[in-house]
Amino acid sequence: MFSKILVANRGEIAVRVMRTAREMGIATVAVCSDADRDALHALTADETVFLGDSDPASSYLNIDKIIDAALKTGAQAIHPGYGFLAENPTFADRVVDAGLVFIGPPGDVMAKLGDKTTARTIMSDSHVPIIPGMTASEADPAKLASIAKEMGYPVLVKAAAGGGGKGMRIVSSPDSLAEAAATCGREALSAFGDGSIYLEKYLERPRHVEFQILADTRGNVVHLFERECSIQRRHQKIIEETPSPALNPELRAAMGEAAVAAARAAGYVNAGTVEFLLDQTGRFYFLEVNTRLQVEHPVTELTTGMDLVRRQLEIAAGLPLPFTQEQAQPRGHAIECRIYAEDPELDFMPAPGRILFARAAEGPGVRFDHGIYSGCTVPMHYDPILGKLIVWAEDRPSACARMMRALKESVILGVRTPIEFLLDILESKAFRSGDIHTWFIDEHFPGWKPDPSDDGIASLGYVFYDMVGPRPELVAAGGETDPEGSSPWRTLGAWDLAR
Ligand code: MV4
Repeated sequence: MFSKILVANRGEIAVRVMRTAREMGIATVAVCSDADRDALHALTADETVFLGDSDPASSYLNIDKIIDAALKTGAQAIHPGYGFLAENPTFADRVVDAGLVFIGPPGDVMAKLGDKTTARTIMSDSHVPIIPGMTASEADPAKLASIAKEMGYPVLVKAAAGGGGKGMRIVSSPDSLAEAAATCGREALSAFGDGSIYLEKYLERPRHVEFQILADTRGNVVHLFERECSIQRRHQKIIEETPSPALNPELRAAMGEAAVAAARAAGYVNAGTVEFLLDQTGRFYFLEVNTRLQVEHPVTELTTGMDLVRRQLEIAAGLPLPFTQEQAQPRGHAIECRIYAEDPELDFMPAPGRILFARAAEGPGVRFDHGIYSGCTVPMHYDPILGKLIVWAEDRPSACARMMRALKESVILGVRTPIEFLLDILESKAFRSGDIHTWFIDEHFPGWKPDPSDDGIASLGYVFYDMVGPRPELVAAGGETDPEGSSPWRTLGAWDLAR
């Protein structure tokens, strides 16, 4: 096993990776930018290397500086986290060329799966069901028109180099196809440096169900079941859970087998995710492979009892998977809520700033993976994720109740967060029914705004206690109490602080 690794990332995921390294007796090297000198990940590591200016190109996206930092500190391997360089095949190759280990799949596998038409061809050849459509890109409008006609409208124009919802266009009639294809191609060229596009049949209201896979260097491939990720807005996931309310044991087995076949077909190594769309009739289709540890990996950890970062490190060190598919048995239900610095009143725009006070939810079945502390600054230069609240319980209703309790216990003052929105979703009949799909938020919560009369989240009592001691009516038990109650918001003006 490695004795020292570098974590080429920041925030909650860098902290998450370092925690497992520490448990395994592996020393950690953090990297940080100017804006992150006092960030939690930089303070958590055994050593921290300063990369440079705050802009990503000078810091977390700078391959030369990161490899240099690993070599100088004597780290033997690099964990890329998610985002930044995590799915960059050039980075994976450069790490290996420098004599280091990349904790993730080989660069050539990443490159193949990153090209959506190549990935579709690989899956189709291995009998993994793909969404009806093309397996090669095409620029000729006449050819596209004839393919679309045969497929039937609506069709979706997708960028071959896209993914995660970037560079897609729905086309519902032949009149708008040529223009949509041209626009999509131009956008893809400027966003990815590759303007190739192709067509797929457009599926209405699908579910997004993904499977966690693990593959070692000895040819063992297993899946660790699914995550339901349909609750999203503008391709940003909000709530993830496992198991998916949409799967029965037969469908789960069939999709799991397809996920393992997909990983084998691609020659996959390390942890990855095979994404599927599931239609209302129970048919599932390969969407893409995410060649990284995902934001939502903790729900899988809680139901399988497995540390996925530990598995990644073992695989990268050449060790075999320590369990078989049959030995992997999920238990109970896990839900994750993402907590960003974002303003629900400004259409969930990023709202970075200084965190004045933070208090994590605790208690049975609760986990908070985060990269913050009271007094830290959330920089404007990066994704404003603060952390993820994850709960485990025996079944879905108990997990929902536990998540609501944990959200109410969570206190983050100084930046706006979507906690109230998350509570409203979790409380809704629609979410509780389990009938969730990719249009859930648009359908059930269009234009959601915080309730202006809601001045007192119960959790604020904690802040009140921390700052000024026990509530007055407890001190004055049996005596006079404030007739207006004891809203901590009113007492402390915390609502104004939060704005
Ligand atoms: C689709 C689709 C419907 N039909 N492809 C969005 C993310 C990207 N990975 C692929 N996405 C979609 N592809 C076909 N042929 C609908 C989506 C989609 C979606 C997928 C997953 C999660 C949320 C989504 C929200 C809107 C659309």
